Amino acid sequence: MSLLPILLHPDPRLKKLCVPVQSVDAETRKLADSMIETMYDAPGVGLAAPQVASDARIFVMDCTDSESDNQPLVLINPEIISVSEELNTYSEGCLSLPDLFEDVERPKQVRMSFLDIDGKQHNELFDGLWATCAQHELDHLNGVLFIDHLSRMKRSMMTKKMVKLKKELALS
Ligand code: GNR
Ligand code: NI
Repeated sequence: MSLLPILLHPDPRLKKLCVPVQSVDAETRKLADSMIETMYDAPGVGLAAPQVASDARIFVMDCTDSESDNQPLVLINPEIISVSEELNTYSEGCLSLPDLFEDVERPKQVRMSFLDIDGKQHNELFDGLWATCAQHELDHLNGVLFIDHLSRMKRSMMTKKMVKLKKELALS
C-alpha cells in the first residue's frame, strides 16, 4: 500500500473516459488498496482512479461516519441500473478541487452493478450520501467533475480559483 498523489483540476487526465478493467488481478488489488489508503488519508468519502492518474474504471468509497468500523467499498466497472425519480441536493466537494463546495442535484437513490475486489458481481441500491458519492465517482470515470453540473459562470469561477491555487503550490 502507498499514498498516491491526487491530481488537481484543471488536468487533462481528469477529463478522459476511463477503460473497463479486463481482469480483477493482483495489480487491480494493489491499485484499490492504495486508493483506499489515499482516500482515508485525504480524508474523503470517495476516490476515483483518474484522480490518482489511473484510467481504470475503479472507484472506492466509504460514507460511514464512525472512524472505527471502516467499510470501504471497491467498485470495478460500475454501471447504473436505475435511478429514483426523487432528487436530492447535496453540497458537494471534490479532492481534485480542495475547499470548493457547491450544491448539486442528483437522483436520491441509484442502483448500480459492479465487480468487487474478488471479481464477484454485485447489484446494490445506494441512498443518501452513498448515492450522491457513487454518482460523483462514476462521473469521474467518464471524465466529468461536479462543477460540470453547475452554471458556466460558477464553473469558470471555480476553475480560476484552482488555476491560482496550482500556481501558488508550484511556487511554494
Ligand atoms: O470527499 C468527498 N466528499 C464529497 C462530498 C459530497 C459529495 C461528493 C463527495 S466525493 C469527495 C471525494 C472525491 O473527490 N471523490 O471523487
Ligand atoms: Ni471527486
